[in-house]
Amino acid sequence: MKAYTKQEFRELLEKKVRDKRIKTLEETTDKDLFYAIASIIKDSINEASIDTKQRYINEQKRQVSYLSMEFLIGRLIESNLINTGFKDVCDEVLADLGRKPRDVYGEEQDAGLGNGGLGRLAACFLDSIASLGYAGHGFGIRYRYGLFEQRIVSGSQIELPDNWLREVYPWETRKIDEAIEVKFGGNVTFEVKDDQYQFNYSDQEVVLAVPYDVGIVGYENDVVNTLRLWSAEVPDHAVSPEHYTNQLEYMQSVEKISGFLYPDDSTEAGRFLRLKQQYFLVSSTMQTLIRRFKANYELPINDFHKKNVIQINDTHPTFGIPELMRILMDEEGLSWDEAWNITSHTFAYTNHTIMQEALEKWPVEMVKKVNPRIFMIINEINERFCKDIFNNREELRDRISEMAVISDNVVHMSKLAIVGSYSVNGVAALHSDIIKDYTFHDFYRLTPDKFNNKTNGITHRRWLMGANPKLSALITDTIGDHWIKSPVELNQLLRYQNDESFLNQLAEVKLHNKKVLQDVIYKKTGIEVNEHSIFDVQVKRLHEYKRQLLNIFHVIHLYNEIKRNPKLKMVPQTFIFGAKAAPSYHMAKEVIRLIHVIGDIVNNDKDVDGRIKVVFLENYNVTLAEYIMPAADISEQISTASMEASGTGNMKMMMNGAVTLGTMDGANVEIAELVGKENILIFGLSSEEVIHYQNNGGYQAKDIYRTDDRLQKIMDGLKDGSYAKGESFSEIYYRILTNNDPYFILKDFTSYLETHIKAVALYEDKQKWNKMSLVNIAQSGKFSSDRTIHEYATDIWKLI
Ligand code: B1H
Repeated sequence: MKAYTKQEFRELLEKKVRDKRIKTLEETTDKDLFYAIASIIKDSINEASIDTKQRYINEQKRQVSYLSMEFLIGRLIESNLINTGFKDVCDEVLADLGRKPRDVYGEEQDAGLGNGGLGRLAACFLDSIASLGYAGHGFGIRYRYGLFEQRIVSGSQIELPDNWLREVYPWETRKIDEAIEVKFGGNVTFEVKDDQYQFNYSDQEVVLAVPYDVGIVGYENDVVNTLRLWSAEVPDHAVSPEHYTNQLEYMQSVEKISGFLYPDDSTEAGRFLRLKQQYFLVSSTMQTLIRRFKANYELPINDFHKKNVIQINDTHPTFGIPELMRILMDEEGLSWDEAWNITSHTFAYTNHTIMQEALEKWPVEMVKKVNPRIFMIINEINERFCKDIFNNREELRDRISEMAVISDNVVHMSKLAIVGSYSVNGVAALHSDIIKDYTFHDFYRLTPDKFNNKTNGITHRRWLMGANPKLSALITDTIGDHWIKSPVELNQLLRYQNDESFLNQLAEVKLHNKKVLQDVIYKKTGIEVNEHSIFDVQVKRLHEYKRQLLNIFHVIHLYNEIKRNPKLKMVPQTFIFGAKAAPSYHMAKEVIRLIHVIGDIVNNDKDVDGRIKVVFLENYNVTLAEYIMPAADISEQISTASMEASGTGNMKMMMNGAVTLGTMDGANVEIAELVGKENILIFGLSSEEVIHYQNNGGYQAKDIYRTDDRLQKIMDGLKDGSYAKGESFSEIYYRILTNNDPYFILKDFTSYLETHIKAVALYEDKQKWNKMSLVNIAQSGKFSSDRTIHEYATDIWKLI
């Protein structure tokens, strides 16, 4: 990409401001500058994108398509500046103009097209795919409204629409000439012509999928891949299907398809519309891939899988499997066997959760309604699959009813995904083992070679270079800049473990970042926090298995201790939360309310005297995370063991020098292996223990409640309304005691408390803590998504 001198960049900026905003540089607001800078970058991106595309065609590259219902992109300006190499020059020009880069970049609206970890992972992956120079593109939906904006009103969550497209989104290009027709519903009949089935459709609902392309810039390598986001529109001259009373109703129904992102992280299945969204994504994408293959590759359609691999991000895009079958058979005229050979060598499936309620199951009637032909194909896949086991795998015969893709009148999406894919991976070593040993054990017995692990990662360009420029600079000053292209080299820092001056500098950087966050906290909440207190952070979606409740129980306990002994000596601690609850997830919302009620008490009680504070940052999103991660001292990763598939916030905080306080769950296990047990704070039941209890009817929560005074006091407070103005939290109380504490909160409480005591003692020993922090940064290279993507590219995608 063309590099600019300061002078050139300034001139360009001036020109852009005049062209696009009709202003002089002096008159510009931060927003004007943001749009002008974005436009400069976009010009370069467009050029490089044309070249990249042409090169892939010339080299007849094998390409990966990453299909995901979510891409939690956040802002792009800083990461695009970093990756194009324009960042330094742009910062300087802005400084010369007397502007603060962070304010200008802060004008960009977050693209919040995702719920949490799964969507953010997809965004990190695109960054790494481009940065490593692989031919890989994302396909998703351009939701008109992204994940809801969270407001806290009187301590409770309310949801506002996320109108992220209110202004122009500067990174996208509408490509109307590449629009695709997606056909829903209707009736299907068939006849046999020349020994071939011919399918006839009637009364279908035709929807135009219009692509909006966002360039994905590789780090200083001139590669620009594409994230293609589909938007649903009414096609010209479309006749409304019979079941609509008029054209307007039809129009509204069509536009709803890309209307909004379902705010359902792991619970509460979205209904029919969600299903339509899934088919909309895969049908438009499969048609595009076939079209491109025919136009750009000099190979017969039977070789489609030699040049294409489709990675599906959880089961949400699984209908891609029957859709590709449909196109290959009904439109390209291939036989079932030919089509199946191609399809089952094209798809690869990533599983992100073993939580039963999140394993997608769709009623047969609904699938038929979305597209009857797709259902016919799924049915045929199922029949052939079951017969095949019956005929060829005697030892699994008695498992057929458990393994069937369709049973009890529902389509089991994970089973369809496994049957139709050549690779099935989990997202952390422990998670992948659990999949093999428990969740999909029968399938593992059937096809062990399909199963593999790809431990998640995060892009260090956004989460270290972008979010924590001070730490990045210190690292580069100390060990050079090799770590940027090869993040495992961060381990060179291990040599400075006993270097007092380096450790002090590290501590200074952390203090600086904490002051920045302190300012954010004050501006957003009015709460004054002590920058020398321990910043103890839990930021992630709110879910019972993630156990924000255990965290706040600990806070209540500390408060009770202070009240019992007001002179108690305590290292000051600030407990920072950020979490959105799915709107229909009542228990999660109760926990948010509890955190606020406790925060209110703790923060305003004179007796507490600043020893503990509770902060809840509303509307946790990517941008807020970029302020929080660099400022964390303690990273709370406290899910019930076995339930968090991987976690990625754990990696972000580790990379920024926080010490993990967590269970042996998800990727925490791998963090522990890397840093050693002296540099991590592990507590609680192991995953084996949890699974053992689960298989034997749980444990007796009531016994712990009866014998532990501390817990009794905390729990009783929930019921009797003693926390605030008579507000009670009896549902939480009963959920734990009458439901037998399914997330093992009481069971892990003592060990959690003890581990916190240990953490505080370590923190007091400044050099010891700094050293722990250093080891965490130094060992975090493994968790760059560059490593993860390199593994996908070699083991699954076979791009190299
Ligand atoms: C993860 C989801 C998820 N797992 C259903 N599953 C959704 C399931 O809208 N839905 O219906 C949305 C999201 N998300 C997360 O994926 C895991 O819980 C994390 O542990 C993991 O780090 C992340 C990325 O792999």
